[in-house]
Amino acid sequence: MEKLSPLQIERLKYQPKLPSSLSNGINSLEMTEGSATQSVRDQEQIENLFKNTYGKPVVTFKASSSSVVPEVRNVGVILSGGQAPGGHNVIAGLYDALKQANPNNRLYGFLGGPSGIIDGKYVEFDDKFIDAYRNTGGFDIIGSGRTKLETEEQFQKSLEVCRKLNISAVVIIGGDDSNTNAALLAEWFVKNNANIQVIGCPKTIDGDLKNDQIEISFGFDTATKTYAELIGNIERDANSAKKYWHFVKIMGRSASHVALEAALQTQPNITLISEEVEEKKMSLEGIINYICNIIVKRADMGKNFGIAVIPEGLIEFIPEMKSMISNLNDIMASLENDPDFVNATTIRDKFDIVENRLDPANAKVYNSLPALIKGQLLADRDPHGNVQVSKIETEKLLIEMITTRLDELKLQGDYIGKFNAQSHFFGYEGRCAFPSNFDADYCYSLGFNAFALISFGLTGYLSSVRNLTAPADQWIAGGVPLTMMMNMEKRHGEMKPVIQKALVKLDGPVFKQLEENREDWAMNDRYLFPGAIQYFGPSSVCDITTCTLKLERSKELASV
Ligand code: FBP
Repeated sequence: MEKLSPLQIERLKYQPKLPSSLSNGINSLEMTEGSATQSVRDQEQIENLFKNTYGKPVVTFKASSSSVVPEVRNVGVILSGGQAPGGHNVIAGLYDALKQANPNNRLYGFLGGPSGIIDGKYVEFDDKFIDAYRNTGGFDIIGSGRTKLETEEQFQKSLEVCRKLNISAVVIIGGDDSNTNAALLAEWFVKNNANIQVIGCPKTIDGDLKNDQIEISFGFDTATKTYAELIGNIERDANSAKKYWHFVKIMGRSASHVALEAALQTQPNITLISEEVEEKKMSLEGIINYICNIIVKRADMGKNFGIAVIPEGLIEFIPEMKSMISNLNDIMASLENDPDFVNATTIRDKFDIVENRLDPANAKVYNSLPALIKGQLLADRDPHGNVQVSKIETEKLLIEMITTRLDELKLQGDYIGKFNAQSHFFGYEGRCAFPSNFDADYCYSLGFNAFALISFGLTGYLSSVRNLTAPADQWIAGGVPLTMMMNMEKRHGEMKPVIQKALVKLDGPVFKQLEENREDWAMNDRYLFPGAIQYFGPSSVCDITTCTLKLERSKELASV
């Protein structure tokens, strides 16, 4: 018998809440259809590429007094991409709805991410299996992966596996890229008369899969609360010892939502937001000057300590870096099958091959970087051909450049302080935490609702649960056509249909909150200490939603 921690034991007993529209039972639902939809941009091209699934309406469910007993169905589920707290509850919600609909229904889990459906690697869930994972963090129930489901051959193989298991619906739990693939698979199944539905679920701690219909992706709530707890602890340490400047890089591959949310929860002295850096065309030197200015002023007040929060994706938003990295990505993609490059054992050898292919301006930027960062920029790309920003130590790059600049200022007599820095990277610490009550309820509802979409015969939809700042029984369950969120973007040098990523809006209420306060937070220590996520106890601490959700929803509600 596996040993469980006391919290594990208690969390296994937690019963997640459902919207009242779903809690009457999966077989007692009524669906309402809205009007036809359009993609967010590039309508003609998207419609052309999704002839069978484009333009469908947004749907919502409500409880119905009549009840139907549906036919027996087998469903497959895939966890795709990076871990996010609550993934196990999506599967638990899906399983419970499916068994409630008809106890003879079966749920298969594809192993190791999308490659599981291609290679026919799967498990079948039963009560005992699911019960061991309820309300736990992680994706270890079936594992995850980043294989992109996009080629004809992969679709064909998926079809064969589904046929073998008599599967008539697949649920893909993933971020923007995985749900783009869900849309492609849904279209392909319809085009080929496969009679297999595809439903997506919005997952990613990054919080960048959101729009008018999807208020937040799951995992963001728990991950940001975990990072905020850690930052708060560091703030207390910094304020106690008063001898370190802490540079904390926070996960979020591209958008800065996670860093922004963690900052609003903790009020550090400095917060960089990548989207602002790009908008204001701030150079790396400009960023260093901005930070040094605060360090110098604090030193003048006798404060040789502080906390700076840095978004993980920052490096790709600094204009000169963006240009150099994009140039580097193209070159590395073209060298993918070059044996000299692939077999080069040292970074120096790799760079010798790359160097004369870089544009001179980009080569200059690359050569200006510390050796550590130069090496990290030549590491393997992710499946989309992008730099793996989690492996670039931007926090150390900043510390090194700040140290040099402060030394110069000291020589000029413009800095009287003592700079002693510590670096941190918070990312993996938050992705598999026990889901907060919010994420436990939200994820369970998303999974349960995914089966409702399947029951009504829909395909190419994203499971949607809205009105999330209200108590769970008032949440609105329904579905959004995946094509509605799409536009055309360049990938690997080609224009492709993709779900639009939501970046931080600089005119939105969340960024404004930071902007209005950051000068005060820089000089006066307004640190907030959120502490650990609470699972049991008063609602005032257990059911707090994120500042991001609260601010965005109150703006939305005010405009209605
Ligand atoms: P998803 O978008 O797939 O949810 O993953 C997001 C993320 O956690 C990013 O924040 C991070 O940059 C990346 O995954 C790290 O990826 P990996 O787990 O492959 O190191």
